[in-house]
Amino acid sequence: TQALVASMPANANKPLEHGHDNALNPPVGLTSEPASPAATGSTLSEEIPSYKTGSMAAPGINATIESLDRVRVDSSGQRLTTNQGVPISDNQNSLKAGLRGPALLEDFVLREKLTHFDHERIPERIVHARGSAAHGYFECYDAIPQLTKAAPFKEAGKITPVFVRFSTVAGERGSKDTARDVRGFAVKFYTDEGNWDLVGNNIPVFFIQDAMKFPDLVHAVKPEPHHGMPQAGSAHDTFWDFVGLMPESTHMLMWAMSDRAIPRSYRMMQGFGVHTYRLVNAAGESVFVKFHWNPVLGTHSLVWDEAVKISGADPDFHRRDLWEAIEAGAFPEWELAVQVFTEEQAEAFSFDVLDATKIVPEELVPLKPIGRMVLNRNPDNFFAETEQVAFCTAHVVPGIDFSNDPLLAGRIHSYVDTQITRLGGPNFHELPINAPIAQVHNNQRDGMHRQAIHRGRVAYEPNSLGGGCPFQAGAQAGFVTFPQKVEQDKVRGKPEKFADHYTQATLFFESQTPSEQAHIAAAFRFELSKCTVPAVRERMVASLVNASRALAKQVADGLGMALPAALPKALETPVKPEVTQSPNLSLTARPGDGSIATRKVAVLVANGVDGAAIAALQAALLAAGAVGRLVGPRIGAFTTASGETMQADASMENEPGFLFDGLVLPDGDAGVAVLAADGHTGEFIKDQYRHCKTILALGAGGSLLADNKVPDTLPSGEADPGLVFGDGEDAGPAIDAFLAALGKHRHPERETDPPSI
Ligand code: HDD
Repeated sequence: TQALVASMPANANKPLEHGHDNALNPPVGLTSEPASPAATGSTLSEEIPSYKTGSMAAPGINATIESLDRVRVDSSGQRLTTNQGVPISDNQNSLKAGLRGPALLEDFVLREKLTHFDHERIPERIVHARGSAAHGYFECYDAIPQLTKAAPFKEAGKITPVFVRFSTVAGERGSKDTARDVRGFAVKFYTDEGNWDLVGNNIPVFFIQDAMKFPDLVHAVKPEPHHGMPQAGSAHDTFWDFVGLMPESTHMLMWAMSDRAIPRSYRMMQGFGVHTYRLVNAAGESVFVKFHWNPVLGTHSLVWDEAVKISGADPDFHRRDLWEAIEAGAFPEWELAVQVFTEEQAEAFSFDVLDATKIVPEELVPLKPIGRMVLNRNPDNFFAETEQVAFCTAHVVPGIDFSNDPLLAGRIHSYVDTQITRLGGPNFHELPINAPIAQVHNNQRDGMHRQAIHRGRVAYEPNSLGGGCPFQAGAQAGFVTFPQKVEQDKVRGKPEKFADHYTQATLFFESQTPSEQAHIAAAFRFELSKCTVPAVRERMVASLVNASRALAKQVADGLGMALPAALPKALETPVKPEVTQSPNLSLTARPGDGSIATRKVAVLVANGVDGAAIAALQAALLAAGAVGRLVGPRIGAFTTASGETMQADASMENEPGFLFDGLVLPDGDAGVAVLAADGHTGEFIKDQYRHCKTILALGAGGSLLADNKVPDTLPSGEADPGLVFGDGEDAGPAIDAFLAALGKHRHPERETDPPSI
């Protein structure tokens, strides 16, 4: 690859721009043939495998790939043209009256290029502006005709292509990935009966109960309108002012202040449909359903200090992680599970299933796994696919239907509506990424940017001139709304159980491990400490008293204030809940299989480190599917104690320690001395230790821990399971122990607040 890149001429055309060699007539040949290996019959993308991404990478199962082929453009070996297909002779110089004369209005090549450029940006999404996406497929485990006639669940093993976009909510398009925020988890199923969008989040509840409040919520959390701050964060007055006055948000706040809001990876978080939906079978019978996506890798999160640091060193942390995993063939996978219950069961629950601030505890209605989703292909083009994809909760297919959740009702309107501005008109469904695989036939016509060329004179129904086509599909094949009985007065208001704002907030907090509870308290402390108006802080803590007095006390202490009296409740005596402990609400309930696949480990290196153990370690990491990176004072070659040359992949400056899941300190006195003299080494060690990650110290490398005052036992006095020491000569057993400890992800037993180092 290096030789190939080196052989490419730097810029063969450059002299021509300066009037040399008769610039007014660029010589044929030099400019019309590509100055790359394509001229020799091969393309760069074929020569350099890492240039092949998206659909150019190794194929996997994905039916959308074929249908998108008709619009894919590959310019390898092609000449440059205008948008009208006219070949362009010179892409360097505008048309002028003389080399030093004025530019000419006639220059349609320049004008077309600038005009297009001037309009390259479209409005970003009002929420979920920052996102990353991938193609993949859903595979049904077993047919479930008794529950639904929806196309993806019709046969065992049936494959339905999907496009999935993950996102943060509050930040703008260029904001950081590791903000404390809810993550969007939007799945577009290209079913053979039309597109179904399951537009969910990584948190199963929401801040508000009624769509009427959505614009207020978003205005409160977005940067404050007078000065445009803060970016991608809820730690400011207007957000906490709003949620403090809206106690229905308390349950969601518990989740948002938990580590769920700072996932380690999109690949390691759950997804939820949030609302109660309906499944409808061929006989027209319906049950209520909640959708859950559970990641095969387990649920894992960052810690706050780490998330803050990552946002500086790699704002694209989650985007990069998803991209790299798919490029490497480590395809992320989730299991789709449903909670199914009847309307009669729902009536009896202590909470209202139409209230999106409530979960249905898994202990009350267990999960039924129904299929799996694999993401196996990166997009070819970020704008065309990730940016232009339009998810809409209104996109359902026969077999899936809505409940009367008032938050969902607003969403059914809002998503289609927003795309009309964002994507420039009502034909956004024709954009390749949004177009269904199922054929589209109707009498809608025209509008901005219409792509389809409809034949014939008939664009109405009924008609006889078009033979009655397209004809209604009828109740058997077509979408039929579930005929739920409705006979009520028109009112503005909420059902009684919606007024219970705290029972499930308490359930969530009480179901967390002590370390998770400590993180929630610290998050409330941090966020509220950023509020400048004391009354905003006090009201919020007063509300928390109703959810957990212990939590409220901790937060109040952390803010240097007295514990206020509890906020008056909307409902003094809520119905007794069925479940008061739900271990499944802890992130620790789904640790994954303990695999360390795709985990990143930094091995510190410098001239004079022991190379043999490093090679053994690299081999062990590779065998386990993990990524070992040799990180030195600078990138490039270094010499081991035995005189071998090895290459550092990264420098301690360009990939700081908190970007890694584990750290290895090598043996070799001379190398350790070089590392000890570099201030970055201490930062690496302190961050890894503070973030509760696994550290392996081989031989002399152990002294680096002592230099940086890393305690060799836990606060409890027991041995620290995340600190592994080994012999530099015989590193095998220590490497095994390190890999096992890495599989635990983190060692929260070590944590103190404030941090000890
Ligand atoms: Fe929303 C985007 C998820 C409530 C209005 N929302 C959006 C996306 C996700 C969600 C994942 C990004 C989709 C993508 O990747 O393009 N939203 C949710 C969930 C909610 C929710 C899980 C509560 C259960 N949203 C919600 C309400 C409204 C909206 C109540 C309005 C009444 N949401 C929008 C929107 C967005 C959006 C303004 C912005 C861009 C877009 O739709 O396409 O229409």
